[in-house]
Amino acid sequence: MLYPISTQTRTVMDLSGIWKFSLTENHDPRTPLSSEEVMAVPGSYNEQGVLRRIRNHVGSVWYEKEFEVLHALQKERLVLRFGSATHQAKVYVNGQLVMEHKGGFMPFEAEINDFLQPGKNRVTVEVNNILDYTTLPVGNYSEKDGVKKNAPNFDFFNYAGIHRPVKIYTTPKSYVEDITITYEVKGENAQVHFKETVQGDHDRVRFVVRDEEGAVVCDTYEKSAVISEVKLWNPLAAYLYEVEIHVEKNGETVDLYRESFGIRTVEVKDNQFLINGKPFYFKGFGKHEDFFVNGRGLNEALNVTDLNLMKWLGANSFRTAHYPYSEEMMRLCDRQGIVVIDETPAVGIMHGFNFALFGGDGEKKNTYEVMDTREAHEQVLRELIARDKNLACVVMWSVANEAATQEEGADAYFAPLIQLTRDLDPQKRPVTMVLIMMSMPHNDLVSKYLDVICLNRYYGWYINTGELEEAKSALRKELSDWKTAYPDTPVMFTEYGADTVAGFHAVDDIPFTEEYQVRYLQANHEVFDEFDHVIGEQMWNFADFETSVGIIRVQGNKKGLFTRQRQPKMAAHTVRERWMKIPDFEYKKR
Ligand code: GCB
Repeated sequence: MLYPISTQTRTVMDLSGIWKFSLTENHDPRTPLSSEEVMAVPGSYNEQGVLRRIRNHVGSVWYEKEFEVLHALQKERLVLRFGSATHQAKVYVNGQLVMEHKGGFMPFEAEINDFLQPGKNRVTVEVNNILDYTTLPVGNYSEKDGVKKNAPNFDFFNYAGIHRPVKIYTTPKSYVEDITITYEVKGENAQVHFKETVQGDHDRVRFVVRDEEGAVVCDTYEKSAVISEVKLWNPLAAYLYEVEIHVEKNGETVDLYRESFGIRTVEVKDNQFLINGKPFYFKGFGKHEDFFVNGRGLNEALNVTDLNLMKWLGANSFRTAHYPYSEEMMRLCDRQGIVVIDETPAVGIMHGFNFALFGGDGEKKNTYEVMDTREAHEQVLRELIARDKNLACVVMWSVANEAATQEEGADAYFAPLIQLTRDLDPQKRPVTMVLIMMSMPHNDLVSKYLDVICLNRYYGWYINTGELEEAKSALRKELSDWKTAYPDTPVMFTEYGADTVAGFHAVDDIPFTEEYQVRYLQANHEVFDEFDHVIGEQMWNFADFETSVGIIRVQGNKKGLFTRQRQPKMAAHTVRERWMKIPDFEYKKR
């Protein structure tokens, strides 16, 4: 799905701002929402609402805003588009249902011309935050004595609301609906292919590619063109071309859309992750979209700050744990050369795990017998790849985080999803899944399908707590076992970390102190460096973040290298020292 932009044939109206808000369950959208309460969009309602009844609300909430459309635009296609609404939305214009969407992290849109009236119009949205065994992420939804509970089956706060911008964009009646860009790099040149979908009456489609200086490097009606002396997109040295897609009728451009794209190759070969043919070493994080006040709502200043902090550290990459991030963040990474592992919201596909913490029903059953997430999983893979397929920054897809991949049924569940990912991706990027500590070389059922084995490991934290020598031995053993079991598959760490409360200090190895975080990370790094097939380290987490309440969370998860307000903990300085010395390419000499 294309990102909405303004061009000489299109314009965008942003409906961000203050919307009416209500917790009323049974509102009839044919009548205007009568409420004194308001919410800012984008933003989570949980933080803005302050009070417990809003913060912890379970079920539907209602948003409403009035808008007017410039008369001159009314002959155009008018498309109402949500960057996301978490987790399910029904959208009404002037009381009539125009679209429904399930899944809290993907854009959705509908043409609204037929629903508009002269003068003021009303957009009303019912947003529901319930997560159960059919949704992604997975939640433990229950109702007892009229009380609804919505316990997440995952370790982050279930923020909800309209999290990303709401826009109305226009297109002419003949318009570019989609563009897919693929290429082969051949020596100094690249052969680029365009596959467009165009709706409406038109004669032909012209592609004009410009380089970063604005110089035309090709201008063609063919679906394929050569860019000579191609400048490649590289980690932290992004280079983006831009293709103008002209839909032409009688020799005139009736629609124009611009899509930026970087050219780079990605391949897993000889136990290495190659970007542009050179072995890349991932240095970075698992992150979250999380901040004070905004909750999970888009915060572009925060996104810029976070990428600058990563650059300060010498990091080059992150994983969009545990759901797809905003289009704005993805486009920023593409522009800034930050390498991204793009993850679906498939988190919590494990029945009965740590129910004391997350609030499951307490009885362990076979995950694949009780959970019914396949449909949601397929849907989100389709939507995610359709949204992010042209981004050079995306170098790998993560199909799920910490599913029960050691349980019977994992193979039958995941093999088709991994295949679907491969089939859907026009650029054929590597595919991974992120494995939980219980999934080990001897019992894991999905590693055989993965291009890279991604491990979340907490030796020295959840196990061998405070015992770093023991932790190192256990980690060494596990890495050797992976090497033996899967000699050709590289391994990377997508999580390792220790909760650290900024300001806690100790001389000895005392968990939660800043010194322990430093030493915990050093112990892990020492072992990573001993193994050639370890191709990267993305620690958990970039910053402290909000979770549900629980006795092992101290006002949230404190494994951040930065506090939630982005102040460095002591370990940020030692990690910086390490990462500044590790080159992006050719770190592990062979
Ligand atoms: C994990 C999860 C992540 C948690 C983390 C932790 O393995 O993937 O969502 O936040 O552990 O801190 O426990």
